[in-house]
Amino acid sequence: MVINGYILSYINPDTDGVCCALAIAELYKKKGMGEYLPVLSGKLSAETKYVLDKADIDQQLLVTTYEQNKPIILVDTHQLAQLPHLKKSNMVVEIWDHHPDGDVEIFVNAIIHNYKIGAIASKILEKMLESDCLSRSFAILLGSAIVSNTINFTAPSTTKYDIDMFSQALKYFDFNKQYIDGMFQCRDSILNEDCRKILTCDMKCFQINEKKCLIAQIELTSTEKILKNKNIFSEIRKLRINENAYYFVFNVINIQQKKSFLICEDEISKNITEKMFGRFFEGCIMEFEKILLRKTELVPLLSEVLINGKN
Ligand SMILES: [Mn+2]
Repeated sequence: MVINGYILSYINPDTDGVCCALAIAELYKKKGMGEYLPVLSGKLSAETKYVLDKADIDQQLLVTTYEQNKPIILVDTHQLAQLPHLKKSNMVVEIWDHHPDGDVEIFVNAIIHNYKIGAIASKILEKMLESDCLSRSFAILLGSAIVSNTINFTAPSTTKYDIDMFSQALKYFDFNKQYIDGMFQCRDSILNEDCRKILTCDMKCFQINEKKCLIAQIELTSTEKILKNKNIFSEIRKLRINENAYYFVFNVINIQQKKSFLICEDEISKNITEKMFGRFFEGCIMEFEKILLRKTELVPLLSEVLINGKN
């Protein structure tokens, strides 16, 4: 088999990143645009494994290494700070993303498709429909990725477009409550791990105004256990110091109650977060009666404070 290129996402990609990488590979193949292999850097989450299982997609389709002299397609990210495994940014030929503040100027050879939507899976699903190559398996992958990224259409990033595309996936598979609950319950399995794994399972790095910022996020159906775990604070401190980060916040989302809890452990991070939201911490936790997402709330507000010094 001649390999024409590779499809990369960030390290420890979520369901959107993994499912879209698989779907783009299928789309390219079906359209006769070449053999692009989806690459997995890091680990699959329990939720993604659940989805791959239902879709009857073998996780062996995801390769773990790639040739650096071949074209690269990026999916679900175009921020260099999240791509330490990407050695040559000039090899990136195409980008499919839905995140703000990408490193647009770095990817000089890439066609960039970046949309303000809840999941990039919505766009890939549309592309598969247009090319008449959406199958049941890929409808399960992409429909699940939309549900996952929009937290079942409750996240502030959700758009009508995501809902419309999901309704197309519904024609192929019954995404019933039991299936979706099963998906989200997978996320709670991370709580069996130690604090470091909990913090790093979905932690992204941002370089904002030359300051290294780390935003860890976790989405759970039950948050009581993690919020009472005192070890989490010392582990945040260790991580922040080891990673030489200027700012660190841990965003704990309760999917059931539609709440967010921001945890900061040091004075600088607390101070910045207080400026972002115009309110104060109680101890190390700031509680919100709504879901905050890294992409739609935290990164834009953090950029505003660090770049414009918003008070
Ligand atoms: Mn995504």
